[in-house]
Amino acid sequence: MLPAKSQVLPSRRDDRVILHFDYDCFYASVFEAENPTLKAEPLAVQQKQIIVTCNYEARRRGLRKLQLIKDARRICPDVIIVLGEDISRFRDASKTLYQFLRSFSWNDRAERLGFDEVWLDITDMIEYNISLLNPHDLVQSFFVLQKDDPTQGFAFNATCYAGPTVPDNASTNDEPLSLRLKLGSHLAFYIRTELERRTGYTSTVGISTSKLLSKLVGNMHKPKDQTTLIPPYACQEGQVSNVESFIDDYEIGKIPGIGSKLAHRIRQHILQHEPDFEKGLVYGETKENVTVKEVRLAEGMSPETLDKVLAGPGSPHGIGIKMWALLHGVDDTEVSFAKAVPSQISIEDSYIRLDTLPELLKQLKMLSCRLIERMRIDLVTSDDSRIRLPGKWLAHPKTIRLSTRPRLPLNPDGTRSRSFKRISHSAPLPNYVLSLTDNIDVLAERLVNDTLIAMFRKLHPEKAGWNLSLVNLAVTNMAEAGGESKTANGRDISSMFKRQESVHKEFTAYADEQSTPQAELVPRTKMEEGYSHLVDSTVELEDNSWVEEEDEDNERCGICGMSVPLFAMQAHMRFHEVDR
Ligand code: DCP
Ligand code: MG
Repeated sequence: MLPAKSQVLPSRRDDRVILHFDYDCFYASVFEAENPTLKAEPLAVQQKQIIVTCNYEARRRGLRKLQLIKDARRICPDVIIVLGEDISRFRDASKTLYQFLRSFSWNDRAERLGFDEVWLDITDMIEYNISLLNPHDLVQSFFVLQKDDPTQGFAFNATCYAGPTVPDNASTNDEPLSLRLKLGSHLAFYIRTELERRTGYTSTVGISTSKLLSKLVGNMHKPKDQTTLIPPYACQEGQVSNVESFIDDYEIGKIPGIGSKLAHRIRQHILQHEPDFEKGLVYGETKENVTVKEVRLAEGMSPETLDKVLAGPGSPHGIGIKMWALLHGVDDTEVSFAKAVPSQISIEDSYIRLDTLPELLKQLKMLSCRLIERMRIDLVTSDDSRIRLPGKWLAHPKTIRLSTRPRLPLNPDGTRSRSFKRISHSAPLPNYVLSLTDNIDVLAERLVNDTLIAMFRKLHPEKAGWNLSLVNLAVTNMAEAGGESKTANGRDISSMFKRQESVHKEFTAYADEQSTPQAELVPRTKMEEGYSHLVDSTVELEDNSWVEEEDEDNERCGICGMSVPLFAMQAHMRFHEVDR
């Protein structure tokens, strides 16, 4: 067979060292940090009818993430179930932990994915520390954490990796990448240990040369551990690349960067039929797995073939070559720089049925309250970060955007087509919303009456007949204080975040002064009791190459509350029928 038309791969940038952190059973850990006695109990966090996560004691007793509540109770009758629908506590803990991890970085390449994952690009720290090594005594090395203070750091053995490796034989390999990754593994161990010591949170870390590989390899030893993907990475004469042998067995849907829709189309192409989603889907799996290796070695497979398979409305240019690269473990995307302020703040809720004006007004009011509260938390500074108000705006959004996802009307045969998209309308954000002295409730009411109703009418001019499955309210277009805006308070935006030493000091102070440092780590937020019945899917969107076309077309199942891709909803409903 002739080789496929183009087998050209972008070369892998193996000159970087990247760490990927994933906090262990994150939502459950937030509750444990508030109440450490929960650590010894099987603990599960509930949203709607499912357990979104559970601690490792619960997992030891057979519980799993995304299990139905009734199954969890049957399997483990002692389970303690806490409600996780108010996500502000998770967001606050996530922000604090992120600031801690970020404080180790020299280049400020510290990127967050969702609430519980962080990448650090530590290349510069590794290169600097390699230059300090004494080649005659690698066993007794010292890792410097601060360039301007060579006493700040830790002792380590540069002849070996810290923690497990993949493959696990850690054979002697003296290529330069090996040494860089060894140092990376020791730094990962140090940061992970410090994170636990100072905050009580444990994490699992992956060490490699890209975001893709560090994230994937980190999953190998969970919880509270770390894994390094060791060289050789390149395919050379007589050598097998550890990257390809590592990635080959993954189901393509598990590769970060290949979203559910793309994975679905690739499976269809390889299987030559519709993959069977019956059963299993409730846990986010299919019965018909297609591995990376099967795709890579499929007859005629090439970037061009993938381009054809994946072409369609909304497919980005160059999707074939990008996917081809991912299938070979190649990912050159940069770990992005830490952002002082989010590019937008967005609050949303999904609904089984939302089709009357009074109910809509009620929902808009709730969303507005939460949005303004969020703006005050994320964008307002004060001299004492533990006392949030009164403060000053570090950045203020100039635009408000209302998005809805309408349900299509019923077809003549009584069925409902499910291919609906979000529609949105933007308008200038009224200045009064930025008042820090007015009550949030009053501001939200005014925002709904003055602005949001009119915006809604632009999206849905008809008086009745609409039915929404989702409403999203976002503020965007941030003007940073000190910039051109009239309300700028002249302060440098970077003052919002304390840098290296002060962050370390802050954590040290907690540990020294407080008897329960973990409890203090999670800032006390007002419990949004009135909202607890809602599916809160608040998102803080960041320009992130990994948050792809995912979820836009998902719909929430009316029975278990799970967010399911539209194409799989029918099979998902059959799952419930079988289950009854
Ligand atoms: N989460 C959610 N809905 C999902 C998946 C996750 O709300 N469908 C939340 C709950 C998790 C958090 O996101 O605590 C992080 O997701 P992870 O998949 O990393 O799960 P955990 O951190 O809970 O567990 P692990 O120890 O496996 O990382
Ligand atoms: Mg996690």
